[in-house]
Amino acid sequence: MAIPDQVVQKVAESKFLTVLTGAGISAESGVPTFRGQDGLWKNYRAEELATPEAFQKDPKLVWEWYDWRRGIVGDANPNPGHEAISRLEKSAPNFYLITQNVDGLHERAGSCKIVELHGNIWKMRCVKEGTIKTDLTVPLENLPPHCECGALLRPHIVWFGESLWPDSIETAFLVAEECDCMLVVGTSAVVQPAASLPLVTKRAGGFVVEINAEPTPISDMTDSSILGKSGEILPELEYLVSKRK
Ligand code: BJW
Repeated sequence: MAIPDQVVQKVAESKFLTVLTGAGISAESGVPTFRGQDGLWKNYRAEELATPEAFQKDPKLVWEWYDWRRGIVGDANPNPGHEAISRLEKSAPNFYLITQNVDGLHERAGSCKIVELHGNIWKMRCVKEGTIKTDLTVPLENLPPHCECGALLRPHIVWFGESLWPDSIETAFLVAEECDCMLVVGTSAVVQPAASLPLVTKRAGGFVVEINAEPTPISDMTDSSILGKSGEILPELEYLVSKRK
């Protein structure tokens, strides 16, 4: 789908550009999305595994799921969509990337100003001490992993029913309110509070553009909804914007 000229113009003249991403941006890197057909693991949905209750009941099962995903993410590389976002950051006067993804691919593509709303798949947290460590081992030995203190380690990730970390959610809402243009990329926009961020931008008078493979519940409130693959649309948008500046 062609990129409307108004979108190119708004991004080019933006004084504060924000990008909100979801699992769809990493789909072209081979990382499964949550709500697509490929989002299932052993017939479990994310909602059945990404909860404190699931971890309490069967930590080994939950860790097996994360170990499987760490394997996929470890083999994946940033795609042209991640790279275009990184270039947009470098050319924007003011920029923030808010990602719901835990795969770390934005950072690997060179993005710097990032808030990882839902955590990071390479980090683990002691359930007793709250200490956080990074562990890049794939596959993990002896599931579930334990802290040196003897307590269980859990993924340093925000599960359903858990509050987001105050620092990251405060930054995200502030950025959503202050930016004049937001690109919403590859998210089904059903998980709160992330799904509210484009509405915050819209209500504050900002221009909101959605780039997604299919329409979502927020499509109607956006200023422009571009249907297609982010790995194709974002590089084209970034190229057109760079020519306009
Ligand atoms: C492409 C593409 C391509 C594909 N190019 N596009 C208010 C109202 C209702 C409910 C709630 C509410 N507030 C809180 C809740 C409860 C809950 C919630 O939102 N539930 C909904 C499901 C209804 N939220 C929470 O529990 C949050 N906590 C919270 O708010 O605390 C306070 C509170 C608690 C309880 C009650 C009330 C208040 C925490 C949410 C944590 C979400 N965590 C997860 C799992 C992390 C685990 C992990 O990664 O291991 O984060 S859920 C999962 O969904 C993951 C994702 O980050 C998140 C969003 O998914 P995303 O990124 O949008 O992916 P998909 O798969 O859904 O969509 C991909 C899209 O890409 C699709 O549209 C494709 O078409 C598209 N696409 N290829 C472009 N190439």
